[in-house]
Amino acid sequence: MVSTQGGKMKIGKIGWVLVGLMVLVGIVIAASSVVHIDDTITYDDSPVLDLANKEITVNKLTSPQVTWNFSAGDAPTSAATVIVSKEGSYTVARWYNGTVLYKSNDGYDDDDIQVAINAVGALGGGKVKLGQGIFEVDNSILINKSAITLEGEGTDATTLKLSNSANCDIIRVGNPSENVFFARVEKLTIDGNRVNQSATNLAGIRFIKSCSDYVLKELYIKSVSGSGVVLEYGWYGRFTRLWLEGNLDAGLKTNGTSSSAVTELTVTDSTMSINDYGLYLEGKLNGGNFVNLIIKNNEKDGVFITQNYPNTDTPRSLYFLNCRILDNSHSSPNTYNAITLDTFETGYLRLVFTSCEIYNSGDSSYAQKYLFEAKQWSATKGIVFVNNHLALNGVGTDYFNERGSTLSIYRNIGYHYTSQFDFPTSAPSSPQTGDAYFDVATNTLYVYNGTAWVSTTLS
Ligand SMILES: [Ca+2]
Ligand SMILES: [Ca+2]
Repeated sequence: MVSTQGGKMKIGKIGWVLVGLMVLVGIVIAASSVVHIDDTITYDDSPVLDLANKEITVNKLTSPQVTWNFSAGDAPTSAATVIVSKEGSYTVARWYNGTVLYKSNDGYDDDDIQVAINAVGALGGGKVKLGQGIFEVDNSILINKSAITLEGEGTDATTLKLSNSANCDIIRVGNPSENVFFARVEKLTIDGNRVNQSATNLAGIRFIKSCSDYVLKELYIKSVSGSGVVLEYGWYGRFTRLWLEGNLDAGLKTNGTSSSAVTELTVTDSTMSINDYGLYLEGKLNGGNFVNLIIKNNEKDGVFITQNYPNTDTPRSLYFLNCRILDNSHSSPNTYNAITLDTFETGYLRLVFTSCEIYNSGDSSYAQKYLFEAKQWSATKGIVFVNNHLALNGVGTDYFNERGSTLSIYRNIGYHYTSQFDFPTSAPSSPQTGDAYFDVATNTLYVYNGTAWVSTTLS
């Protein structure tokens, strides 16, 4: 069946056909340096390539039918990019040069996107660009090879929407059998369509074992029947400009275990609002940086930390820098907190809040009970509040309920220093760490650090 016919075919075309066949029918064909072909290539006795018509049909796939169209150009040889776009009733995946990779009109788009991801993944990585429109997802999109970017045209233009009763994660990153590096998801809206799902533990994007060095950027993730982003594993995640809103559980959730830790996560310039929890940091989290976040108007706690047991080899800190944590506890005012440390924590966790505004605005329907509550005594490396602006503004119960944890409070503005709150004018007997009194004569606030009263500068 193989011979020379009608001039020479470029090897690039043939190589690409073979890559496509590998992806579509799961056969493995070794790369070849020279190939001459006749009118027809057959696979398993069925015709798959008709050069006379410059297209091939993979007859072994019955749903959907796949058409390969070579007339639009050559297959790429480098910088693999596939563009998936809505074209009439079809969703079409084209190589960057216009060549059709795959098309279908079955009403769902995850298959089209998955073929594109698999194709660039098979070439060692590349970019899948989604055009404008709403892409329906009824099976999870898997980013399970390295160096793959999934990119839309913007949060206002491109949406991945979970189909009714799909009850699955929208995107899953990672691969149980190999490490997945450098996954990126950018410039999309992800709509979890939560009112039409029965499962309640879903994710907009879930990171599973194993993956590292992943990036999320400019994503609006909303209405997930579960959490916007869930991390079960991974090193060095870098997330920026996320809007995580209206999700049933948390805006962002970590859920590491002793054998599957989340290590060195950084989240910047992002908003978590109208979720149950803004950040739900559960399980093994070996260090996190949370910078320039707005965590507000969530139904329960703004930041909830529980069963967090970082590695013992290195002290691991969770830093909150320049964050605004305000007006949470909306589902039941004066019940939940801005920040909660829920469980006994080990001596390797350190929590630092600095240059943050943590406050109640005064709206009684969004009254956080405490700005920080440690529900159990904890042997942490320290819980430090320094240089924050703390305020209750007439609603809520108190600033801190530390239950004897090693809480250090330095140079914050507002702590026991608003007109709404009385504080002792002399040192109480048997003080607990974090207790404070105000010396009117010297206009000085003193905070008990566990062994001594320390003066605190007020401005
Ligand atoms: Ca489809
Ligand atoms: Ca599907």
